[in-house]
Amino acid sequence: MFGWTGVFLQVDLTKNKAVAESYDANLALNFIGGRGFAAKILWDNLKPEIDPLSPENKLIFAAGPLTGFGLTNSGKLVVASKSPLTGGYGDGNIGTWAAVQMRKAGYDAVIIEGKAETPVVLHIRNKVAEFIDAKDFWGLNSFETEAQLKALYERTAGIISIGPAGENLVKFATVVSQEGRAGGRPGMGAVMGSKNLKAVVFEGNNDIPAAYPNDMKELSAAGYREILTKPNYAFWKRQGTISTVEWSQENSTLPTFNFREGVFDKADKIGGFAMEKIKVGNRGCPQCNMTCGNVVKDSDRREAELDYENIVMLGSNIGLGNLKQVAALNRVSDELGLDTISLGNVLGFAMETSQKRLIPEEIPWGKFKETKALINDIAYRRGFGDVLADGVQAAAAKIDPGSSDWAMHVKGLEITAYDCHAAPAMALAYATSSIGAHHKDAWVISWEVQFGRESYVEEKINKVIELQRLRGGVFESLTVCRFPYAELAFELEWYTKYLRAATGREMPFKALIYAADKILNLIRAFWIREYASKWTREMDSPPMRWFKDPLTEGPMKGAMLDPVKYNNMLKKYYKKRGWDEKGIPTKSTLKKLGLSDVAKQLEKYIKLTE
Ligand code: PTT
Ligand code: SF4
Repeated sequence: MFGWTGVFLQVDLTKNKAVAESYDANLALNFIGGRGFAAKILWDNLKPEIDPLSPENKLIFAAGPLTGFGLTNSGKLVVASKSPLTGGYGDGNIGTWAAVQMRKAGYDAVIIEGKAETPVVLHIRNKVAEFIDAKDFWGLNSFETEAQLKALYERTAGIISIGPAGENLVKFATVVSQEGRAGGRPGMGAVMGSKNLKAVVFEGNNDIPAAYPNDMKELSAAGYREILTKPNYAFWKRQGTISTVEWSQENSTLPTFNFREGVFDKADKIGGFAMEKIKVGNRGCPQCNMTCGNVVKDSDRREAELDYENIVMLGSNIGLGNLKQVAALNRVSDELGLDTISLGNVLGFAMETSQKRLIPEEIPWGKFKETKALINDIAYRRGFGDVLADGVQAAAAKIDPGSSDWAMHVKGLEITAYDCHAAPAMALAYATSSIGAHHKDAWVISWEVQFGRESYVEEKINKVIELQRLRGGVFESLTVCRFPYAELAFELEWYTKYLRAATGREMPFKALIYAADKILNLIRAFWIREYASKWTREMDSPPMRWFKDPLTEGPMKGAMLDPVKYNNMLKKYYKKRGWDEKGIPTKSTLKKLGLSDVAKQLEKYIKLTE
């Protein structure tokens, strides 16, 4: 095989065993890599209804066929597992040298099961895997862990670790790399912690076989040059994702006070231009010349890396309008290994619930010191922090069933940083994303704002599906960064050219989209198999707040979603997907996608329509 290494590393932490296994070329052609591989491995090998934090769960690091060749924006991998937060399929995408080194060590994926008796670090160097005693690392934060491991291994080693949040099984703990890359929002860090696995160190020095190595070199250099010519390049380097703060404020989609409003009176204090005043540098994923992590000096005089989502969820959503303080909360979250998006949601929820006097704790809006202390309590599961550490859905169920109206999540995964009171297509995108509420599969909101905000027309459904296939299917399986395409209009043809040079195969976009549909339907089947008779169409609904509490401020004052129109939209979405009225793929849809075996399996758990 060219492009793919054709090998997975199967690791059993209970038995201290690691075995390299070749896989069939058809797997690569059908499922591409990254998310596609993860979904297939979990579907084939995970017994339904297992406890996600038990040794039986599998933690998967998987890359696509372009990673490791040095192509621009290709240094990423997917980290996936059955999620402890949602009980369904969970994954995240992280830019890290570990992605490059894993492929150079000879693996397209590393699949980890079992549980080490005492904490370990897994060290993978080409063909050799070692299990290293990690008792001296357990308890360290993710920055300290990586720094200490860096001192032990080659400078080029790629390291993925967890912080105290992962160790303490916080259900929205992420994995962390390179002091500021974090991935796996639906609790991938907790799954790693449940296995007593503190870190994985990847080192590889093999060449990955390319079908046309010279074409690969030329295309790679041309791709880097092309990025530099894009009109938005210079501004992107200045602000990265953060200019979205101003855009969101202007368009009333800036989550504020726990998604109660879409505008924030201190938005200019936390936006892109405010950030530029305290910026000290750029950081980012490996093999990228449009690095977008903005490094600033925070209020604790330490360096912190900022993105749009982090600023909003730890800023306007909790009523904090001081960017240096927001940055300090961001840095603490990275050290502890907490997902900033879910964190901003549980904090906003707690502040609102406290304001409504449904809990005895005083949790004021926008107070830096108190919030920082609560964040630490969450990571260490102390006091009320322990309640919030299980995520907003579980916290609402525990505190007061009525509070679930302002618990902002879909299927248990907290909403990312776009308010949807006046954005039905984005609400649909959140509601039907593969892992619960995330914009990664279909960031339709910028298109929707231009197209017309409050309508529920068919074009919106088509756009959501188109984006889900492209972003959630193709980009997540290739594991290349989608920002060149999404932010700089880097043409999609580049990827088919890259793929030809790497794999020697013509893989036109039509074929990639077919594979994407297969992957997204397989993930859907995974959710349905897990939930079986408990699966309802309400699981594809956005939070009640967007239907019940109209915006009271800003240009979209009075706006909220219409439940009847939303439900109609969802019905049509299901039909276009080839799913039944409960959102379950029909037998003929699965057959068309080459997933008849999946239909057969699924029928053991739930009745399928023809
Ligand atoms: C992603 C989610 C996002 S989406 C952000 S900011 W964003 C948050 N970042 C966090 C962080 O930082 N620290 C922390 N403790 N928690 C965080 N949680 C949040 O995680 C990220 C970039 C970004 S920045 C985005 S949109 C794009 N995402 C991509 C994607 O999903 N797929 C893809 N093929 N390309 C992408 N490119 C961009 O990558 P999750 P990263 Mg991330 C500090 O992890 O689980 O996918 O959730 O990985 O290497 O940091 O790059 O405005
Ligand atoms: Fe990573 Fe940003 Fe570069 Fe994408 S653009 S590869 S997220 S640094």
